Parts: sequence; structure tokens; C-alpha cells
Amino acid sequence: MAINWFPGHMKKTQREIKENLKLVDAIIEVRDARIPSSSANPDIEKLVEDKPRIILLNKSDLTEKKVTTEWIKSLSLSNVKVLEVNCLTGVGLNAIKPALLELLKEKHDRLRKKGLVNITTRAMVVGIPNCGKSTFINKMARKSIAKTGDRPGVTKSKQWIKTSMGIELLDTPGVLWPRFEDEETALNLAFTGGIKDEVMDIEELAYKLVVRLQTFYPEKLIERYKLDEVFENPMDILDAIAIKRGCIMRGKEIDYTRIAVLLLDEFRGGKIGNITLERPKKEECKEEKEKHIEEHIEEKEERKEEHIEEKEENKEEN
Ligand SMILES: Nc1nc2c(ncn2[C@@H]2O[C@H](COP(=O)(O)OP(=O)(O)O)[C@@H](O)[C@H]2O)c(=O)[nH]1
Ligand SMILES: [Mg+2]
Repeated sequence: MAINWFPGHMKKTQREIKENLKLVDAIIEVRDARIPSSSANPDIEKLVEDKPRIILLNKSDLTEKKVTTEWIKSLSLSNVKVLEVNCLTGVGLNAIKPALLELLKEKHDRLRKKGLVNITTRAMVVGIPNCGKSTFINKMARKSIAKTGDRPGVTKSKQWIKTSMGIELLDTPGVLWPRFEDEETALNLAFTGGIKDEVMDIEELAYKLVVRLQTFYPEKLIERYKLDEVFENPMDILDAIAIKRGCIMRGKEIDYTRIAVLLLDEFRGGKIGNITLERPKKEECKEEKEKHIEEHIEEKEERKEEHIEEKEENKEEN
């Protein structure tokens, strides 16, 4: 199962994000709350360095609340705040401003000491395709400005979208690439509609979704499709669903294409229920990340100090 992403686009996007980083105070990274790990860009930490970041777990209307809460705990770091949102309705978006203010408190205090009164916060939106970046920007702007549809990178002319929260957003989101290598990620993206259905075998995909639901949410399958039981063989489950839904061809054969399309549609539309396809792993890597951020900040401070010392030495020499 291939996800195509032209390497040249990756390079360009990378460069543009680095450039735009200098213009913003914070990053707003949008992810799909049904797959908080698979919808992350694999290089995001390297790309945004220690820039304060908000992770929006979007589409939280479709997830299992308890698992989303676990993800929030697992992804939060000293410079990363995680919020669950629904960009279609706007639920949760009010929490963005206080989160940003908390992340930027030290910086704002410094600016205030220098006498600045009206401080605008500028942020850049990033995320992989289909996670809801445009929906988010539109909702924040309360007008349809952000174009839907994707193109890699961020446009050259910088336009800022003013929001009702006193936050300015770069008008075009940074479209990031997903993790391509592993099958699990590709499947998660495909289940949730992040990869176009034309590029894969939809019957195989539906079968694999049944396997997943059989493991994590068997009771939801029973309830939605009025099954007597969840059979051990996923194929038997798929057949039972097809029969319940009348996806039968002439000669009483099962119409697998029809049932596959139906099942995926219902899953994506949240009709099977609130479902999260991934669970957070252990906390170990969190400590690593915190250490990494600290080191990065220390390094920066050191460089700054060296720079000041150098300047002073130069002064003395002159
Ligand atoms: N259920 C649900 N769907 C959403 C939400 N946010 C966005 N979507 C849908 O997700 C799809 C992709 O959204 P879009 O903003 O175009 O994603 P982008 O590619 O990141 O710009 C669209 O069909 C949106 O309607 C949400 O919070 N809940
Ligand atoms: Mg878009």
C-alpha cells in the first residue's frame, strides 16, 4: 500500500516551515484524534525544534473519550499542550488561547517589561492531509478563507488571518507528510480516509477494519449490525454484516465491494460509534523528549551567552 509523496515537495515544505518558524510564536499542529500517532508527521519534533506547540486532537466527536484523555496525558510536554477539539462545530477551540498564553508566558512577561502593551500571538498551522487544517482555519476565522484541498508547503506571500481570539494565523497551513514505512500507519490512515480509496484494495481494507473492530470494539459491531455474535473468523463477521445489509448478488453470492464501501462509510461517519484506533504507548519516550527540549534550550542559551561575550570582547579590543 503506497502513499506517494514527492521527495522534492518534502524538501521544499521542510525549508518553508523552517523559514516560517521565525515569523511565529507557536505552532498549531492538527492531528486526527482517532489515530493520534499515525496522523503525526514523523519528523515534526525536528521540524519545529523547541517552538511552543499546541497539538489539536481534532475530530474528537468520533473518538472514545477515555482514550482521547489518555492520549492528552501521553503527548503533553513542557512546551507542548494537547487539546481535544471538533473543528466542525468549534467545540474545544476556546481552550487554545489560554493554552497559548501559558506556553508563551515568559516571553510575554519579558515583552511587557519592555513596555509592550498589545501583544499579538502569531501561529502557523501544520498537519498531514485530511486532519482538518482548513476546517480549523475557517472556523477560527469565522469565514471561509482557507482553501480546501492540499498542496505541499506554505505560500510565499505571507497573509495573516485574524481570529476572534487575538491570535493571528498564517493563512496557508503547512502540509506535512505522514509516516510511510509501516503498514499499520498506512492502514490507520486508510481507515480514516487519509489515503484515497482508489489507491488500495477496498475489500481488503474493509476486512482489516473488521479485524481491528473485532479486537477493540466487538460490542459495537454486534450493536450496529445486529449480529448474534462476533465470530472468530473475521470473514464470517464480514459475511454476516453483508447478509444483514442485503449486500447479496444474484446467485446468493456476497457483494464484497458493496459491503466494503458501506462499512468504511459507516465507520468514517461515526455510525459504528465512538472509536479510537490507537492507544498510547508507555511513558518512557516522554522523559527522553523532555530531556531533548531542555538540552536544546540550554544549547541556545549557551550560544547566546557566547555571542554576548564575543561582542563585549570585540568592544574592548576596539
Ligand atoms: N467529524 C469531524 N470531521 C471533521 C472535523 N474537522 C474536519 N473534518 C472533516 O475532515 C475532512 C478533511 O478536512 P480538511 O479541513 O479539508 O483537512 P485538511 O486536509 O487538513 O485541510 C473534511 O471532510 C472535514 O469536514 C471534526 O472535528 N469532526
Ligand atoms: Mg486543506
